[in-house]
Amino acid sequence: VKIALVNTNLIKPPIAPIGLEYTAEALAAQGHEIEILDLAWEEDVDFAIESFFRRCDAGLIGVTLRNTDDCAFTTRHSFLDGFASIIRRIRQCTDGFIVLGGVGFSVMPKKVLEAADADAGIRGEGEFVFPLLAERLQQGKSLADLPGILIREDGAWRENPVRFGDVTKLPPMRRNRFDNVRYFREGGQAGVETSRGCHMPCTFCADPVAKGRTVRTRPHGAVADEIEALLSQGIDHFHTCDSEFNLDEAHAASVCEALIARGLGSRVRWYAYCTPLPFSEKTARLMARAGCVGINFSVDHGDPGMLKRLGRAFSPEHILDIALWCKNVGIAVMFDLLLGSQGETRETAIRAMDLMKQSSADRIGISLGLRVWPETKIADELLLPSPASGLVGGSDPTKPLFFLEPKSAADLADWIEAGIGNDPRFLFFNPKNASKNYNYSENRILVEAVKAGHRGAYWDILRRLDA
Ligand code: B12
Repeated sequence: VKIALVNTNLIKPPIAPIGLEYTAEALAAQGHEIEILDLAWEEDVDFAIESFFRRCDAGLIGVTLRNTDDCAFTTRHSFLDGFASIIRRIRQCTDGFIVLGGVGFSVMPKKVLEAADADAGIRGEGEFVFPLLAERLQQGKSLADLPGILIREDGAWRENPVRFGDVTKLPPMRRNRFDNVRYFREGGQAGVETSRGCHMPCTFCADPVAKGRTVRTRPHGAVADEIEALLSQGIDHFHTCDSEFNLDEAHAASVCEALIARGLGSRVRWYAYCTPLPFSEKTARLMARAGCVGINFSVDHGDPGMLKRLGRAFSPEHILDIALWCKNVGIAVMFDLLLGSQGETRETAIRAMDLMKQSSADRIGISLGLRVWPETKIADELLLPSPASGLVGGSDPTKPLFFLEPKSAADLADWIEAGIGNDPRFLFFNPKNASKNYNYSENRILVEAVKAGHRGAYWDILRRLDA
């Protein structure tokens, strides 16, 4: 069968669909013929779908869903209606077998299938199961035992457990199947994944659900090859696409060493999501030598009790240390706070903000309210045995579910604004004041900045615009 792969992420600034590109590379390595439809570049999505399927007779169509919504309590914008409409149009244009996948799909597959009707879905990684599915379809065999597959049975979606693959066996990622150069020109950075999965016990996070609870690391040579492949196309700014780059600190070090050994440290600039623990002064030094210029740390809070409640094992003192270690080696730091989860009070919020002010972080992002994902610890606590007060949304898949501590809900945004005062380092999704918004979805300021030549992580571009 000929396979069509469709990217449905229309957000601007655009982020390249590396998950679909990795999947394409794995399919190609098995000898499949692939055609790409990247809707990110299309003014008229319906017309693009019609024209594509008029010339491409694909028997199997893989469609990626990266973002189900913008995950911002302030806007609560869902992408599922748009996604469903794309699937409907594809269905009108082809009799091919339609399979959904992607991280947005994997965090809530049944809800997505409720909203967007397809023939099947694959939860988890595309590289391992999608080639098997293609083979089975070709041979007319049953799909029923494939890991992570969702298929219809007696009118309901039946789901198999996910089996995560061996990422050391992935084929080389040449990064030439999508227009990565245009993504760089209009999106300001390219993504590269060095590891998959997360073993951390954070109560609210969907990454272990979507990516597995074991950290699986890619060989550092394969990562360096991929960066060189992008660099040869003129792309020299990167963002890691791991859950957190340093979950396995030894792996992070070996990737850095590989980049240094190839002389890439001075030729590329890159950014990473990192967890505060494990993170040492030595890691900061090594990352800087390898070309890292910015780290976004998921600190989540600054109050010891709230940190513990959220499942974080580091102390406020450690948060101050990591910012200093990075500053000393020239790495810019962004701290991300999640305020408004269970037990948040004026005191805990102010304590977190005071710590941030004391720190040498360059930017501090504050999101208000928790996005509640299925299969997380917090979802169990908040939904069972009956829904807690403080939940917002969730009546159907297109209404993302959030939680905001009801005891503080009315005033929290004002307390935060007062706590920020005139400190220019804070970025805040304030429902009452959009000017410090750091929602990267449909962010015109960023679109223009990238067009004007800014490159790098979006928080760092916003920082430079402020300077
Ligand atoms: C890095 C990252 C960013 C970086 C991207 C940098 C870059 N240049 O790529 C930045 C900071 C820009 C960013 C921004 C945003 N992000 Co972000 N991001 C991530 C992160 C950590 C990695 C994404 C990634 O590329 N992973 C690596 C690739 C290889 O994995 P993948 O895409 O999942 O693909 C695999 C599978 O899903 C599957 N697959 C993919 N497609 C298909 C298709 C088929 C048919 C099949 C079978 C399988 C399949 O196979 C792939 C290979 O294994 C994820 C969390 C995570 N760990 O995934 C969040 C994540 C994707 N982001 C998220 C969000 C919400 C956003 C924003 C909307 C936030 C905002 N409001 O500003 C924006 C949107 C930006 C945009 N234009 O889309 C959410 C989405 C959740 C949801 N359900 O909607 C995530 C999951 C984080 C979370 N848990 O909340 N992000």
